[in-house]
Order: sequence, then C-alpha cells, then structure tokens
Amino acid sequence: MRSQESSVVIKMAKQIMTLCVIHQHPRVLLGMKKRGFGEGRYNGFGGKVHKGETIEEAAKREMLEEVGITCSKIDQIGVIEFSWKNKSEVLEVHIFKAEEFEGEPTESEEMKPEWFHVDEIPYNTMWSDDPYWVPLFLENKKFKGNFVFDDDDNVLEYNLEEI
Ligand code: 8OG
Repeated sequence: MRSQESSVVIKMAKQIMTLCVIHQHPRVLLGMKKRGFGEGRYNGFGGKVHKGETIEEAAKREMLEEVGITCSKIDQIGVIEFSWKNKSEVLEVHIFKAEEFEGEPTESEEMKPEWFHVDEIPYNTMWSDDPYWVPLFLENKKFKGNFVFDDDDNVLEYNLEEI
C-alpha cells in the first residue's frame, strides 16, 4: 500500500497574466516584444496581475504602460493555461478584446505597436499556440484551453474549446 509519506506532491504556482488585443475589424493592433519573455514575437499587450488589482484592471494598466492607450471597455474572450513539459511554470493568461481606445499607440521600452490586416496576421513571428486560438478571437468566439510546450516553445499537446 502507498503510504502518504512516500507520495510526492509537486505544487506549481500559477501566474495570472493578461493579454489584450485591439480589434477594429478588419485590422488588429499587435506589438513587437522588444525585451524579456517572448522577445522577438508579435503579441497583444499584457503582463502579470499585481496584488490588489482585478484581472481587468491589470489588463487596462498594461495597455497604458506598454502602448500608451486607454481602453475603457474591454471584453474577456478567452482563458488559456500554458505549461511546459520540462518546467514547473504554469501561466493562466486571460485574453481580452478592445474595439475602442483613446490615445495614439506609442512605442514603449517593451513594445513596438503595428497594425495588421486580419488576413495578414504574422503567425510565423508569434507564439506557436496563436494560430490555434487567434482565429476564434477574430470571430468573437469565446474559448478556454490549455497548451503544453516543449523546451523550444513548440506546442506538444493542447485542448481548446468554445464556451
Ligand atoms: O509581463 P510579460 O511581458 O512577461 O507578459 C507576457 C505576455 O505574454 C502576457 O501578455 C501574456 C502573454 N503570453 C504568455 N504566453 C503566451 C502565449 O503562448 N501566446 C500569446 N499570444 N501570449 C502569451 O505569457
């Protein structure tokens, strides 16, 4: 019989993150990540949720910090959990859409903003999971899922469902 003492419980801390994409059909605003995690990839804007703020507040704060725009109305479209086969890190990313904003998208130390036509999303220079869920996002379909990456951030396995 397996004793309680011999079982190993590995607790993985989940990092709660935001990701917000401006979608003014038929164009979307992405940013080239200039430094840190995800450097060299186009992405929406976002980051870690700070203590004491809601996820939505964090998403709006990151829009202002990373691209200098104010989004009064954002809608949550999806939530995805990302993990790596050989790492204990787990990211829970809350994905938002904004159709309106105030201000002029402005390059920051972290992001260089750029508009793309929805038919010309630069998937080759984005996270490897993006081709799976961005089409749902563009069709305003809500979704949840999880992706597991290998050491090179390639998708090893995933689940994605509309909700
Ligand atoms: O604070 P930092 O710049 O490290 O935040 C990382 C941003 O990248 C945050 O907005 C969440 C987002 N992000 C991940 N993983 C993935 C992913 O696999 N695909 C996309 N599109 N964005 C991701 O952390």
